[in-house]
Amino acid sequence: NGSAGATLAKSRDSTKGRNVMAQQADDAVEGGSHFITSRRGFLGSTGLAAMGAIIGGVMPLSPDGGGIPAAHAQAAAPAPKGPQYLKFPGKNDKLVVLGEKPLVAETPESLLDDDTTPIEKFYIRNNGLIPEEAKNPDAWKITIDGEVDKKLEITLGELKSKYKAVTRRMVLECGGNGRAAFSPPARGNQWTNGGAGCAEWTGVPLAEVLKAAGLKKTAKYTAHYAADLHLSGDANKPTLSRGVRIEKALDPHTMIVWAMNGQPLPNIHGGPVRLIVPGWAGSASQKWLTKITIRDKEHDGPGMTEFSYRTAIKPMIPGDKGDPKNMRILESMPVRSIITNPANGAKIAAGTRELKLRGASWAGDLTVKQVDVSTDFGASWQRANLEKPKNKYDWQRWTATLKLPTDGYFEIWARATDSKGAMQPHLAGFWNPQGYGGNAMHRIAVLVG
Ligand SMILES: Nc1nc2c(c(=O)[nH]1)N[C@H]1C(S)=C(S)[C@@H](COP(=O)(O)O)O[C@H]1N2
Ligand SMILES: [Mo]
Repeated sequence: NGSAGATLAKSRDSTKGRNVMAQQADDAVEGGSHFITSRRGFLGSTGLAAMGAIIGGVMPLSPDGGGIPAAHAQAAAPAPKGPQYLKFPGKNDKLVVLGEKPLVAETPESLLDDDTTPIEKFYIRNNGLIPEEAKNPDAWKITIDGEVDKKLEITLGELKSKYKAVTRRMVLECGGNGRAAFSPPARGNQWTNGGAGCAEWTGVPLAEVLKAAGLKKTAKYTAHYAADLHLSGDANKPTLSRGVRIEKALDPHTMIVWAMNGQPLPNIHGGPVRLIVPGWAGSASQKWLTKITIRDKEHDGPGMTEFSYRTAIKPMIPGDKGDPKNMRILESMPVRSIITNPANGAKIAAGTRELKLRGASWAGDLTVKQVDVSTDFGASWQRANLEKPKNKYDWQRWTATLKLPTDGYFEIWARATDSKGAMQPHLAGFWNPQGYGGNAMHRIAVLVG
């Protein structure tokens, strides 16, 4: 997502729904690959590779493609190699690298099976260079300026001591999550559904800090700035700087946070201090936060204009160049559900007639009112048991028990419906150049016996 590092995809990896051009571009990057281990065929005896062999070479479903018709998936070019796995201190080695420079890695759906996503499994999205870890976190300074009565400069230490800390479990989701399901492929990191996680964030509501600075009547929009350098390393080049309408900034759930799951916020997730703007595209949740400027108009920093984090007003012809005048800013993320257990490609014992499913669902600013699952390609649906969120912007876990009539190959589909009645579509629709809003139903394949 975003404007940096975008690669126009030409073809798709048939087994993972990934972008072959992007993969080749990754291959071309020399050095810097100490983050990466390439373990082709890691899936082993329970994985897709083995299943492909069992079934006859080709998985008829592009499983992470989130709804690419089987015929389309089969027509796509074969994978040059399997996915690349992340090797990064403190991170699970099953995270999948979508880009090395900047470093971007997603969490396979089956790794999102915990109620609270552990830090080691949480996805990573950078637009620029990762800064060095702060040596003295409490001395980190944040400035609030612009349309305020008095400019505020506050250290993280002061933030912790002067304000009442709150902890909330909330989803952080990349604006491009689900992009891999678009056809033709859209520009940017080819996220399946793993550009999301749900962590316990501790900090203070941004509204409290803005109150201390005093918002002027002219305050309309925020502009977020950070300490990470542009990918080129050039300190004069601006890095990602997004903002939100002042109403969203004042939502008590929009927070300046310094802890994640009770731990000091790790550097890779924006430590020592970042924003969390829940429900909206993750790019608004500035990592390594140094300054918020209050503006009297919509912010126009890198990531705010043209096609970045924007969807089409009048639906576009898929693959078209598009007109920036026909785009509007992506704010709340769309409804999504994922099956977190079993894993895609799971091999299940012969004779199994009852299969327990677990999953998660969320819906940007809204809640999820219903999740349904299907084993017959959407011909019939069964309602899942859906839990309530712990607090607003938490995800909602769900479970279901499926009857399997025979041994054999099954696809399991999951779809969620939000509190306003919007349901996930079968395919990623409303194509746009950078591929936002792709929330096709999640599909996994399992083999019984
Ligand atoms: N300073 C800074 N903040 C940033 C970014 C960035 O590149 N630089 N990426 C954004 C994007 S696009 C997302 S999706 C989230 C990802 O947060 P994570 O890496 O902690 O998962 O951070 C956001 N905040
Ligand atoms: Mo993102």
